[in-house]
Amino acid sequence: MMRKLIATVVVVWAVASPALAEESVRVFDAWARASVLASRPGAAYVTIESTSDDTLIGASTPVAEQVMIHAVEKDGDVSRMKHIETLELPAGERITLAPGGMHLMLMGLQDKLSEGTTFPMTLSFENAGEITVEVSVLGIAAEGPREATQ
Ligand SMILES: [Cu+2]
Repeated sequence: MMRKLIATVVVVWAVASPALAEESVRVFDAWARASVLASRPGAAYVTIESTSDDTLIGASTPVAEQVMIHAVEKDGDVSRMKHIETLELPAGERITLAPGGMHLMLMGLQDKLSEGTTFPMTLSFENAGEITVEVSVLGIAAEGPREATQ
């Protein structure tokens, strides 16, 4: 009886671990707009896809003191940035951060973001843990990485 129980536990563990190692969250198309001055905050954008419900709970990068998740609220003709603590990621939904909408605000830049360079950024998810991506700095008026590669 005891032996059977142990065998069952081992089998469950063996099945469960590869599933845990497999990344449920995919972060891609990470990019930022070049900035003119280091004194102005920068903005970075990513596309996130998760196979199970998850939540983006924060982000960080060595190039900035703080990364904030910002949404944009429209009040008539006026758009205002709004700080949001977390970003819900429903299973199977693709969330694209883009100019004019949600973005990752890079507060307290060490230096201005120069076109053609890259920097690492780590995103923290409630379930998937930390995922680090390389962010490509595009032109000052770029709308996204797809457009830039055409
Ligand atoms: Cu912002």
